[in-house]
Amino acid sequence: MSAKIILVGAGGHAKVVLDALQAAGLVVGGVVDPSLAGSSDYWRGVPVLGDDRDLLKLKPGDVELVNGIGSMPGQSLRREIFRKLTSAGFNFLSVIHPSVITGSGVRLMASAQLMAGAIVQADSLVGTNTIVNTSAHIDHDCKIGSDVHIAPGVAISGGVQIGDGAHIGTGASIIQGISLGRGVVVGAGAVVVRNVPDNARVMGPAPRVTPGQGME
Ligand code: JB3
Repeated sequence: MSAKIILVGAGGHAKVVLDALQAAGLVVGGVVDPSLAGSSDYWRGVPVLGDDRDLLKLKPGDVELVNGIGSMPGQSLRREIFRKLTSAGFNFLSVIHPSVITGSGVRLMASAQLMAGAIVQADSLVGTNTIVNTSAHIDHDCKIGSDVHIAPGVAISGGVQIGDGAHIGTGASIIQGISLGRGVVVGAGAVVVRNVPDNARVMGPAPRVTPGQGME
């Protein structure tokens, strides 16, 4: 009998991950989240098992986990939970929405997550526990590290290297051959045209708000 799939977390990212798993024809047997423990029997049709303490009572070999916690700059919960549960012997599944396009020679490390509309082109690699979010595009020969969040609509050209723990914000663009270090944060809409050192931040143009110029 195949191992039971359990979703860890029941927030916004978990909704998207659940949709991707179900679109791929997989059955999610349970969800753990402290906000649901003791208060709900089901979440989006999935049985609520409780919180992580209830998960730790299970035998790792009997279940496959999926990380339903997202990640934003300054938030380390996704990585911490991944580390804690893998250290306890649990295995995290990869998530690949059926609409994803991957080229030849693409390598997805176990627990990588590719959401609806994502494209990963030839010979690129996506690291463990990394999210390639909705409609993000990664071109050929890229190396995306572990615990990275490529937010929705990001466009990454060929031969780009992105270090572990980086966050590439919604709609940002990175031109070909660029190297971004560990922990880099690229702001929404930014255009990256030169290498970025570890833990640096690249912010896009700050949009100006002009009161009274709307549609009404
Ligand atoms: O930007 C996009 C497209 N998505 C964002 C995603 C990448 O990151 C999203 O908008 C959010 O910014 C974030 O999604 P996430 O992590 O789902 O955020 P939130 O909706 O706040 O849900 C976090 C869930 O984790 C909540 O239901 C918490 O109760 C739960 N949680 C907190 N600590 C935990 C723990 N769940 C478990 N199992 N264990 C914990 O320790």
